Amino acid sequence: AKYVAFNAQHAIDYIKNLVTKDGYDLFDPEQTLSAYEFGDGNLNLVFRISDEQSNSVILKQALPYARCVGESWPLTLDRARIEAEVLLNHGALSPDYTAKVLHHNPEQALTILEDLGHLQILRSAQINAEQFPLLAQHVAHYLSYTGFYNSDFYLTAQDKKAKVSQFTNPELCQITEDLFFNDILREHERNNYPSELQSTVSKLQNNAALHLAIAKLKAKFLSCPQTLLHGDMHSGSIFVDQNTTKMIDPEFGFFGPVGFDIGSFIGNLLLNYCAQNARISEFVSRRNYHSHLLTCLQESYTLFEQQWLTLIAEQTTDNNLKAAGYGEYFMQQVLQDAIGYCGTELIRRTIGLAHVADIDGIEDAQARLNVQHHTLALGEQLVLNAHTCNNKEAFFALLISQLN
Ligand code: SR1
Ligand code: MG
Repeated sequence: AKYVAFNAQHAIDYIKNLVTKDGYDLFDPEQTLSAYEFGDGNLNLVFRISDEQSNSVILKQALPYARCVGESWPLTLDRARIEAEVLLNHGALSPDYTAKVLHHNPEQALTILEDLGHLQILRSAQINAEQFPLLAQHVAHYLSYTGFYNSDFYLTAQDKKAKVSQFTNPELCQITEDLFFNDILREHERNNYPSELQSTVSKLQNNAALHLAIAKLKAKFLSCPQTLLHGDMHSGSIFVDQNTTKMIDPEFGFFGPVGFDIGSFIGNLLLNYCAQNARISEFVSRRNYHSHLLTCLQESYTLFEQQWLTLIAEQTTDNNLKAAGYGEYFMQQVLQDAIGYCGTELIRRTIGLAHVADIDGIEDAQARLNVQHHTLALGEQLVLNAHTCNNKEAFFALLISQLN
């Protein structure tokens, strides 16, 4: 059937059809269903469909344009296929931490997913300074297992190339290429920052060393298909509670550099860290929350690296890549890439098109500006100094020197 952008009634009719005609065990066929649209992300429609007993599923549908901008920014519907196929791939490798796909229809660019509405979006929870002691462990498992088992360490060269082709995602990658690397170094109508930041932004955009470091990060993003990335590992792509972590929304997924996802995740922890300087006024509470965030950051990187090294040592199938020292060499590059991508995430979320509510929601304009100065300076220092960090301890020391 021809693609139709859904409303709530379409969503109900579609699900009823799956249940009554195709035998999907989503709802009791006798139940009356209701639906509403509640998507608040940048790109898609998101419906919750419920029965009279409050059982529910999510129907996510891609629009042929970017929702946050409108029809003037056309965008491929193929992103719905990519998202569903990344979720299936990652779900097979890290099932506890990946949202479940119940059905996918590429023609209608829609996916039916388990409803995770009993959990919170990590960004909203962290804006309220809530702590999640298992988050680091869960994210590290998700990124290291999905990363390793989609890499050349494990896949045959033939399988790997077939997967690179399956997950070729040029239009969504171009958004990242523009927002992370191009726009932050130039004046562009997509950029968005207060005039008080102009002189700092101009200095940053005139820094030749920064241009060179970002050229290296972009080149790797363009031409380094190391593994199947989530591609958009920010705090809005993670559902949490005290015991649970679930990754959602990998529509930006593609084969890229291993450091990109962990760098983006850490960048979002740091955006929240800086924002809390303006949000938590009481010193002891702020210190306590900051220390939790820093522990989460250090633990996620440490476990991520440890699990990668263990998997390399125990599960590598490629004879050449088994060479003594290669795993350590590889992970040192990943660390430096992750620090660089983390820096670009901090910069682009401060001055680019897509901001974060952690910062934009700070009511006091001067306090918000102070945070923006901090995230810009931190991002710049991380990008510039990533190559000096030969191990994670050097990274943590660099960070701490910039956070105080
Ligand atoms: C037009 S899309 C803007 C941003 O939203 C997505 O979640 C990605 O982070 C992208 O960069
Ligand atoms: Mg998203």
